[in-house]
Amino acid sequence: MVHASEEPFNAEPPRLALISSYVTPVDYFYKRNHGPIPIVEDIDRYFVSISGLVQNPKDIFMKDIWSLPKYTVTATLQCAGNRRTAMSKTRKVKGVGWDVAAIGNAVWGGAKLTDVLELIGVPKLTSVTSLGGKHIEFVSIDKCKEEHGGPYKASIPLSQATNPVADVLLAYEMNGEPLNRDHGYPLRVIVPGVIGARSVKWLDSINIIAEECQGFFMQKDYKMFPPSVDWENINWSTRNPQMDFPVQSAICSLEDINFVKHEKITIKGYAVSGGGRGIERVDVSTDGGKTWVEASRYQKPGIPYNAGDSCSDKWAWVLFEAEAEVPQSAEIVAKAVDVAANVQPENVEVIWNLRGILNTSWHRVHVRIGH
Ligand code: MTE
Ligand code: MO
Repeated sequence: MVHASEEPFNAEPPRLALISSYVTPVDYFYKRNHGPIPIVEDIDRYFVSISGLVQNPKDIFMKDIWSLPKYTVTATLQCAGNRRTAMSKTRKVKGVGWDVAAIGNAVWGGAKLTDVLELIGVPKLTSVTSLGGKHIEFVSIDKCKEEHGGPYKASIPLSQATNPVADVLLAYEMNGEPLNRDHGYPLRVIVPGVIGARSVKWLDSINIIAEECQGFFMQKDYKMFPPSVDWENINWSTRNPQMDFPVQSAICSLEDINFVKHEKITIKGYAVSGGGRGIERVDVSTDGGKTWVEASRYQKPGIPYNAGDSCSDKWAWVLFEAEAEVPQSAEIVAKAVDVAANVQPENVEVIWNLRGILNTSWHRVHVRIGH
């Protein structure tokens, strides 16, 4: 792993590790933390308190969670800051520097949030509780300086939390093993199709609230500003917290600059879109985007195109591959198109934002034949 920072611990795998398997091994799964990683020792005494605008607040223990039906959802988790380093080259942005690997695809196992909420009397497909609750806030055990020593937290709309096809999980397993400490042991939220920041690790409590979470990472971070906004004129309240991530792809078989012996090269990478929108195709160019060929894709068969359909892999990435013969020197480009025909933007300049989030511009790498 390449360590982006030690305290808090942030790390991403080398590019090549990402494309060696459809399911990312836990050891090669990026780790993103805003504070020290907590230790939960006594699993029997660990519980999540659920309260707020509900009739029957309750403490839920692991045995309650384990007794609910277990679902496995294959979902790609992506940090909103993935590919930030490249955005910083245009104009400096603030945040942890990431290459293209602050992303991973895992099989998450756990209880559906809809089933957990039913335990406290909130039925499926609810958008507001009788007491006026419209959002579900997830509060963690870990403390971070951005919250002035308070816990990391985030929220999602109640309508999403109580919608079974949104597949929001309280996950206790990752790739068939109990979650490890880095990834949120003993229990974390997984909100598929949404930036990683909302998938709160080390869950401590759940609050049903009327307005969205007022925490730092919802209100003062992870918002997408236009290129005209800088630190002098920023007004955080003008933007919504980022939720779904847009269509994304990156080449992982090549570094930014490559010296290779052969004209024939293999271009491999990942493509994924947010909101349960599948990948329609991936285009690859060896001439900086003048001409394109379609890459072949590897994905489990039977993935529906419609985000409303139920399927355990609809939140997962696609791995793509193309073979190409390149001239003496070439700019290789990849761009993905999702099922809603959303396309990655050509240049990073048009999506530059001061926090450096969601760099989804065409991924470009350079190849030179020779020594
Ligand atoms: N949850 C807590 N409690 N504390 C955190 O710092 N980081 C978030 C999210 N959940 C975070 C958290 C961010 S920004 C991301 S991208 C993902 O966790 C990273 O999850 P991972 O470390 O399991 O890959
Ligand atoms: Mo993140």
